[in-house]
Amino acid sequence: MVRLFALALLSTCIFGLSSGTVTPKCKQPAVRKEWRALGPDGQKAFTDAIKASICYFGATPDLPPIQVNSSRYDDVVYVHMDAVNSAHFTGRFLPWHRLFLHTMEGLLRDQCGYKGYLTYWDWTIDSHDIKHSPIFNADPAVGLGTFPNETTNFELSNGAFRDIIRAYPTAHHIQRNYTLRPFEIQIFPWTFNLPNKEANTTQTTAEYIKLTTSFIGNFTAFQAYMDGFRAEGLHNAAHLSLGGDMANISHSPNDPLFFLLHSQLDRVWAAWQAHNRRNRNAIAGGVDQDLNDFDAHPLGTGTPVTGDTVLYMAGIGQDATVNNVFSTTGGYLCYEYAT
Ligand SMILES: *[C@@H]1O[C@H](CO)[C@@H](O)[C@H](O)[C@H]1NC(C)=O
Ligand SMILES: *[C@@H]1O[C@H](CO)[C@@H](O)[C@H](O)[C@H]1NC(C)=O
Ligand SMILES: *[C@@H]1O[C@H](CO)[C@@H](O)[C@H](O)[C@H]1NC(C)=O
Ligand SMILES: *[C@@H]1O[C@H](CO)[C@@H](O)[C@H](O)[C@H]1NC(C)=O
Ligand SMILES: *[C@@H]1O[C@H](CO)[C@@H](O)[C@H](O)[C@H]1NC(C)=O
Ligand SMILES: *[C@@H]1O[C@H](CO)[C@@H](O)[C@H](O)[C@H]1NC(C)=O
Ligand SMILES: [Cu+2]
Repeated sequence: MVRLFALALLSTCIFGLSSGTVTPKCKQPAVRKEWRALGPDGQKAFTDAIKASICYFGATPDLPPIQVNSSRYDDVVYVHMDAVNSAHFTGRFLPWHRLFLHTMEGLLRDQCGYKGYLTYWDWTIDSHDIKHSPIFNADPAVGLGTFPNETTNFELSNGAFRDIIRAYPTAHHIQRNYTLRPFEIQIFPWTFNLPNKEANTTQTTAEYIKLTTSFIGNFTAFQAYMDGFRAEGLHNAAHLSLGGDMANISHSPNDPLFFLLHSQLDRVWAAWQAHNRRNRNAIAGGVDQDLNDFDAHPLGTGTPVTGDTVLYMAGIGQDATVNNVFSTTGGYLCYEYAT
């Protein structure tokens, strides 16, 4: 009797593990705070960790070592470049970036001595004048840097990241160039519809509320609005208006601002998911970009993206499925955003 009981326990245990039903519990979610809420000490811890992440030199995992002297941070950038077609304008966009942020957060904590979590930039506070937002601070220890100009070839000349050299696509200092009307410059296979549109019109509180409370149960409509008709929506406007590295869809993570910007987009997705039960596990789109027919397929085409679709981290972290990352507090992930 006792033996049978023990056997039953053992098999339950083994079955539980091998079937993958054992999800770690998320009891105390980490809290990702807004940049300003970190305070000087929290900001310094973050900028120090970002600077430490350039110290881990080595071959880019699973990828050809294009640059001999690439750092761990450069590896992270390369993983994004590798995913440029699969994770933008496809159904993988939001879940892939959620996993990418989680992977970066883990690297900073496990390899760069960081005790904190990722941080977001709530641009609704600054939408009236993004360029002069106090987050663009010249302080050499904690500042994200003010916008440079042509006198430094648009390279950062102050703030904590001024001396950093990034490897991809070729060795260079981080560049930025604030551009209120980024859609005047055509960069896609389609023509921007509203060339005079000011990027900050997508970054207002009213737009935040619209994004997070509309499109109930319709992931296609939600993502299509975030990317915008002809990609003139929040996601692209936020990137392109910062100019320089951030304006490039492939190597934009060169600028640490990428992680603050995408945490804000991830926060928007999480807020939309929390707004209605029908949004929680909503996903749509295809795995293939369709830039030649973007109006018809803003979320891509081909094999549909579902909960079982795999999100690849190219060796820099564990791959996961869309199901793994639907919830930020489901156990696979364990964080939330401070409001
Ligand atoms: C890599 O770094 C070493 C040591 O700093 C340097 O001598 C070498 O020229 C660098 N190689 C490349 C390709 O940048
Ligand atoms: C966008 O920024 C410009 C320049 O700072 C400002 O004149 C305009 O009022 C802002 N628009 C909104 C919607 O806040
Ligand atoms: C360029 O930026 C520097 C540093 O912020 C500033 O001193 C200078 O006046 C700017 N030059 C122009 C032409 O805006
Ligand atoms: C910088 O941005 C301005 C618009 O604000 C644009 O006219 C200029 O071409 C940009 N320069 C570079 C090098 O990106
Ligand atoms: C979801 O939104 C898309 C894009 O706006 C629209 O074409 C589609 O009809 C919507 N689906 C449903 C079920 O309402
Ligand atoms: C973005 O950068 C990649 C290299 O990382 C380059 O091939 C591409 O032309 C750039 N795109 C734009 C729009 O400048
Ligand atoms: Cu991206």
